[in-house]
Amino acid sequence: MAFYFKEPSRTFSEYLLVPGYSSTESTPENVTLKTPLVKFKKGEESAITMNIPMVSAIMQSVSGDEMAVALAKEGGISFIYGSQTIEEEAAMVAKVKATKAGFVPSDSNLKPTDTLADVIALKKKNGHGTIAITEDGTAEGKMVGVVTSRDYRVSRMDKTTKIESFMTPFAKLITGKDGISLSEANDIIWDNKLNALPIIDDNQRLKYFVFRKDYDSHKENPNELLDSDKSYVVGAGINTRDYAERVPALVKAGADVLCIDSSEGFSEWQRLTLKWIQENYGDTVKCGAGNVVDREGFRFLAEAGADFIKVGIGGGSICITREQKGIGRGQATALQEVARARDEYYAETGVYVPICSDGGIVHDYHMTLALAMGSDFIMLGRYFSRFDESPTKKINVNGQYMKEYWGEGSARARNWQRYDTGGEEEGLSFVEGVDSYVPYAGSLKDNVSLTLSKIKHTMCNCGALTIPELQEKAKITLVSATSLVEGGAHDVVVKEGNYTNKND
Ligand code: RVP
Repeated sequence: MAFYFKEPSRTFSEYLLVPGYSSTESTPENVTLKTPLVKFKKGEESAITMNIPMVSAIMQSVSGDEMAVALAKEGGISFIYGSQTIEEEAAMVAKVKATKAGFVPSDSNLKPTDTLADVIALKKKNGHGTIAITEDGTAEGKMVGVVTSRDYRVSRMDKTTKIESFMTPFAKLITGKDGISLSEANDIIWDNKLNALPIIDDNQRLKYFVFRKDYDSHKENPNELLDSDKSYVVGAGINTRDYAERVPALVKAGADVLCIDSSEGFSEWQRLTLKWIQENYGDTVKCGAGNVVDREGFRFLAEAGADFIKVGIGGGSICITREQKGIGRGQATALQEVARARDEYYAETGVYVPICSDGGIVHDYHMTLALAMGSDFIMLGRYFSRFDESPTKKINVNGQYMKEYWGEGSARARNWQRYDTGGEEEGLSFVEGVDSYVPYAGSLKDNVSLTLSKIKHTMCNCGALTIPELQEKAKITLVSATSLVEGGAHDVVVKEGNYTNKND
């Protein structure tokens, strides 16, 4: 006979935190949101610790290289989407790794024989005023000059004028040597009143630019997550079909951590994928797995050697798996059971396997609840898709700016590997996700700062200064359907435009 769970499966909106005692020490400045990404033994530290408990979803409409750099600057990690060719995914990872804090690979490059018309077109396309002129027009070619808006006058010059006749030639440029530190580069920028400093190797090849404005923003990012080489930390999604080719390419490109991207992780395919990684790389390559929604699923993946385990089936904002297949579990209930299983496994084995609540976060307080319920970090799709840095277009729909956001199980993404149950059949026979719009919300930095501020304030109300402390001290209550109404503005006529409880 089928097994019946005793409790209904519940979502975050059905819970609230009840404040605990807060001392004078309980202030947001004293809160740290550091959290482990990968498993570790009792008494040891995780090989990767994030500075904030947020990762961006392994999705085409969320995690490209721009998102990865922006999120690492704030202290979290993006997982570059795996539903693209191995070469494309590896190139995105390599692009993130090439972006050292404050050192930016040049993205606007032309040849000396190109024309003013090419300069104007490239500036329009990329929006950047500094164009590197290299012998072959590539980002790492031999540098022969620079063109900025000070070098040409569109109204007075023929558009066919060759760049070599008006660029600032290399001999007149102030450059930095590859290997100098960011603060040395910054000193050169200040001493010479520059906006951009090209960094050149011994063969006069262009490596990076250091921009004055980037140095300033670097100073504003005390949480940024860097590897030992000062490159941004980045993750990448893999699947259970082509791992023997994809994993080596991603590792070569510099991915710091991998994650098997699947809607259903309690499967032999995931075990075999993890086994292959262990056999080929030992524990030098870290790989998360999932998704699971109960104790058995967690134990299976923990025993298979997953470095972290993702929790959640069917709760994603664009996900229709529950409607299509009737599988899944309320996100809060799933998380609570898996968190208990994680603690039980830790007590038994001395190995702490971090868990990640994936999907279904609608309000910022849902993140605090997820952490309080035992999640070590949180994966977000819709949340990040709304920002400038997501790879999708910003579109004006009926007077409001929107970003596009589509599920990996939608016909648009065609990520059949994520929903693969093995066997000969390849391709999507039915969709498990939708294609949608989400309201455009501005920059990642502004939004993440606000969210973290809310999380820290709530933690102070619970008398907790760290995530483990929150998990220990949190008092969580279920709410009745009527008290949900009490939670928003009610019995007043809200003045237009000063209140929204959507998408915060
Ligand atoms: P959300 O943050 O609620 O938008 O959910 C994002 C999560 O939804 C992803 O991390 C993934 O687990 C899941 N997802 C992605 N695509 C689909 C789908 O098409 N069904 N679901």
